[in-house]
Amino acid sequence: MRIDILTVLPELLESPFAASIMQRAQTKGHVEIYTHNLRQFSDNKHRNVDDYQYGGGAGMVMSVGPISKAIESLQAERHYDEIIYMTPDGEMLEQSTCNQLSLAQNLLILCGHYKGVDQRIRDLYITKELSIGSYVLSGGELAAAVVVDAVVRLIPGVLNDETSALTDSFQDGLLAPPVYTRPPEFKGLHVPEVLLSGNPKDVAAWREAEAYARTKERRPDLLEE
Ligand code: 6GU
Repeated sequence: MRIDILTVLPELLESPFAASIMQRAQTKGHVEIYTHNLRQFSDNKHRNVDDYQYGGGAGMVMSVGPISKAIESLQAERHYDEIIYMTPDGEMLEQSTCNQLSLAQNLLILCGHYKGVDQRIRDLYITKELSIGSYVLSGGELAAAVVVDAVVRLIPGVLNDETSALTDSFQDGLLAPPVYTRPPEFKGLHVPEVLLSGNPKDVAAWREAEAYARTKERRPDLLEE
């Protein structure tokens, strides 16, 4: 997979991909991630990429020119399965969307800033608009990093133990069950006996029951779907 990210703050996207699983995914060749500074595509001497909004009001709007140039120069090189715009008014990111995106060959992600991008960019180029939750971030970069992490870890071969993505919370529509490691007792709290039993059937049944109970308690909405 190849992921291109358009941003006015490329430095915000360095560390999220420079460690741990995301770094290894790149080293092993499962994904190539490129960030592009939109200012490079500005045609004025101040390298501006935003302007005052028509109709007045506080807040700047990202201009059509630099974004259009950036997208079209990338499109000249390859087809993008999705051109994603990160915006708080986008569709809420779900595991199902991450699963779909993990099958893509090429993704292009545009990070919103200021009051957002000129609507015509959305009308002309964007195929998917994503939000990562009902709160407002200063820009789309951290949200884009969340999407990339959630998607890249699903590419086959990225995780060490490939089954570990299958037992994630949400992957089967349930939250994950509690987990324990050594020691068997800590400050009076004991690891559930069944986990020490060595009986895989009993362990699986316990985990499923716990996953269900936790989901019913914390996220009953997931059980209604
Ligand atoms: Cl995608 N962008 C911004 N700026 N804020 C957000 C968001 C995105 N998702 C949730 N909050």
